Amino acid sequence: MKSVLLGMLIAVIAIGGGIFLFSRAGSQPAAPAGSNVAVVEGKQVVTINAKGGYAPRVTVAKAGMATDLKIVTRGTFDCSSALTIPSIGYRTNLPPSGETVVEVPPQKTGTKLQGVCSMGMYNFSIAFE
Ligand SMILES: [Cu+2]
Repeated sequence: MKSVLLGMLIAVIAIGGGIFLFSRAGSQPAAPAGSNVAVVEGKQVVTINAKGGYAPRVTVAKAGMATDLKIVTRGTFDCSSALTIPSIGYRTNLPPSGETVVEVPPQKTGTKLQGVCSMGMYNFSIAFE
């Protein structure tokens, strides 16, 4: 009996989560490509929002240029605040609200930098071209 209830609970959470994700996808039109990339005083700034996942999921940035990766949290209490960027050995716990700047050294053309939450559930990638 307990396992049936547990199964139902998991199903409800899974369905609820699916609806939640779907409604978010519907209400937030994809930002135009490159709109989260800016060059400020010779440095490239890539902005990623972290809350219930990362947005935008895919970014195209310039290779061969020092990059500040600006991670913005706003009432972020889910696991996307536990961020890891394996290829540069970066790992941090983002504050619930604020901006965290990660200095990324110039990347070679064709490099893909991937950020992932502690559980490996959410991710984002930045392709350097
Ligand atoms: Cu996660």
